[in-house]
Amino acid sequence: MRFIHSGSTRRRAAFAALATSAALVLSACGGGAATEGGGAGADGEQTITFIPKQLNNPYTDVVLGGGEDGATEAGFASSEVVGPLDASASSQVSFINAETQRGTNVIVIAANDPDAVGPALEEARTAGAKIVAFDSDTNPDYRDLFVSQVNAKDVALIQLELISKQIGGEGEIAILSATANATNQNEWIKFMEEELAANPEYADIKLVAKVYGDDDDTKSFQEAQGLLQAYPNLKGIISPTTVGIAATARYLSTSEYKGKVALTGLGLPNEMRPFVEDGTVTEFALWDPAQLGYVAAFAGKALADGSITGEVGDTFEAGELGEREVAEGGIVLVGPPTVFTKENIGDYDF
Ligand code: RAM
Repeated sequence: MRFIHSGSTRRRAAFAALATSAALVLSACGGGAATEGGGAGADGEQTITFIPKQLNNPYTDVVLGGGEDGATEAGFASSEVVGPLDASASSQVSFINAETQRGTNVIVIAANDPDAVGPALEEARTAGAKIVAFDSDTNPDYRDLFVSQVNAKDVALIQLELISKQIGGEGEIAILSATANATNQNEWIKFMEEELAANPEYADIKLVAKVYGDDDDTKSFQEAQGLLQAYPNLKGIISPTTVGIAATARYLSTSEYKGKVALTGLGLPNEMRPFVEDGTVTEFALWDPAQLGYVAAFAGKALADGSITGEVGDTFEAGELGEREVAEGGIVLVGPPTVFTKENIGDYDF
């Protein structure tokens, strides 16, 4: 497993102001003229639309900032963002259907459910669109590629290493996840459970609960509170979601559990900084979210141009991040993750 504790990272400004309307459509001109023909768009110019899990999520804003940059640099005529305000299973279907109607060339989607989006994506493909999954995969039958931040098992292992270190290798832990259907969350949790069962180093750690905050700040806060009430011996919480870890940290920071119950997982440095500084959290992890959107845009361009089909071994250039290769399962990795601590968190701005 590779991850870094410090070092440089790509920094991008958050793509702000996304969270105002469920039917919000943001257009970004693709840098003007540098477009190529060959797309199915009415004017022969290629278009790309990003459909995140939900709009009102600060993580999504950073991902889409990178996506917008990537779309411009890759040469799309326009890039847009549409999506729901909640991450429920079928909330993305109507947005996919609208893109099919518009003849969008590339749809980049973070699936709220691996199968609920399937029929709508199949229709989009029949109409000529290329489908790039990112952040949270669809069932592989429904997309051309999955752009994954980091190998899913490594994401799981990092979080277990961190919690084990923080609770001294023994005691009860719980997981506070996003939605119960999210492909990415469920894959990470599955690998955590397998590792807890198989690795003798974790023999004294007991996973006592999995709860779901739905990537909703208030619900996540309440779930954190509920966990502490229901499990008085709880030693630590893993929250593999930026919304969940920030809400849990906020709860812990003013509770009697601050500094006593460990919290780690995947968080945005800018959201977690106060909780690292006040001692609520010691270490957590994340990759650079902007890179995920950036690579997804270039993958979409290569698919739309026909220079790749998503086969294993296909390669494409992802701008300043260099060449990427399609690995087993149609997966393109972005990585690597960083572990944030009091010492290095000041170096990051996302
Ligand atoms: C949340 C979402 C997203 C996940 C990050 C780490 O914002 O659940 O899908 O990748 O956390």
